[in-house]
Amino acid sequence: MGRILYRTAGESHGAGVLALVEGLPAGLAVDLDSIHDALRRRRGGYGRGPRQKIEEDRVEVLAGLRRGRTLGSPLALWIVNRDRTIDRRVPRTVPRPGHADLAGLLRIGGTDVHAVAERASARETAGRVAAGAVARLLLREIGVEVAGFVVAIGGIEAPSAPAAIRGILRRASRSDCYGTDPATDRAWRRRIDLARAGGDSVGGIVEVRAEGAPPGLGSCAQWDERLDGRLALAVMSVPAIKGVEIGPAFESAARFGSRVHDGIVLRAGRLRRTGNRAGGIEGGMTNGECVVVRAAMKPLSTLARPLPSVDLATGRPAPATVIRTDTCAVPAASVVCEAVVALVLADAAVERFGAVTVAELRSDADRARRALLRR
Ligand code: EPS
Repeated sequence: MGRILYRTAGESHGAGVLALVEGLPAGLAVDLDSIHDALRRRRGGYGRGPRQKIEEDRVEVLAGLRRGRTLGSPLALWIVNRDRTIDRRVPRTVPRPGHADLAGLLRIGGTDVHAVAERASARETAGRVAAGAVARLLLREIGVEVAGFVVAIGGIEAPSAPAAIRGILRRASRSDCYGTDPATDRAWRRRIDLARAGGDSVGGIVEVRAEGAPPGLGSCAQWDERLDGRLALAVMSVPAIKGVEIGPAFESAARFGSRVHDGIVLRAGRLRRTGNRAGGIEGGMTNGECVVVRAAMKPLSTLARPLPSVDLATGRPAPATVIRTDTCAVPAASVVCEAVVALVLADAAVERFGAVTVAELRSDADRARRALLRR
């Protein structure tokens, strides 16, 4: 059974970030511009901090490509860090509440928070975004388009996004908050400015949609094969994400079942659904509707006006360490969530169709769709 597996390596201020992607079918054209575009979006967004002006995030392909196409061997992508100050950082011994600092030091021992924070930093997500950009290219080969965008910042929710993914992509690409409504962008910018002025940070909600996913990705046969569980793991593992839902799950929990489930109807000889409250997944498998995943991001944990903490070197109370950070990274998180959703769906597609080459994957996915229509 083919699987796409990915790992990352790299510290925030080390030599760079590595993404290793295994299981990509042979013959996929990998255009570096798409990867650079995704990395540019991850670096950007209103509310980002000074680090993003330092980094350029150019990708070097270390392995896995010949003449711009995958060989079916592991793909290794390398993103150089311009800030490589890992060995010059002065020790900081006051952990920041909300960060990995304290839990990590309780795990590995010592008092210098850099020993934990270097790897826990969201800089690592550059690797996931680079890998995810390749997964998006693979999904496009089988007619799947994935888009991440922002739906709320600091409690201000945008009106419903356009139904078609092209409209979402167009609008989010014009917005510095990666939203779909310019009026809400203005309110979000004001909220972010307010947080910055108060030495504070602000979180929000992002949504990822995947349109055109062939039905039957994932499985109900085993708990860890269920696609909703795999998506939740991938999205929840993004730094600062504390909640994940498929479709409007938390809203549906308050309703009667008759107001939640999407009816099945025959229209012009084709199976159709009366809605998509299931978020495109039933029984742990794609059902042919748009996959909709939402994630709640907490406000970032480094605060210019710091919370109380304890100096681990002296045992005395002290304000938490303050270092350079973002006021709001919700737009960036929408790009990271888009990447990890694409990686899960690409994995599930390769698993479902067992394809060794991109051409096989394309014809198998077409066959699955045609079979559905015939029925
Ligand atoms: C980030 C890199 C980091 C932070 C931020 C996001 O760089 P630096 O520590 O040099 O400023 O700006 O990290 C966090 C908010 C975090 O929680 O780790 C990045 O590249 O996304």
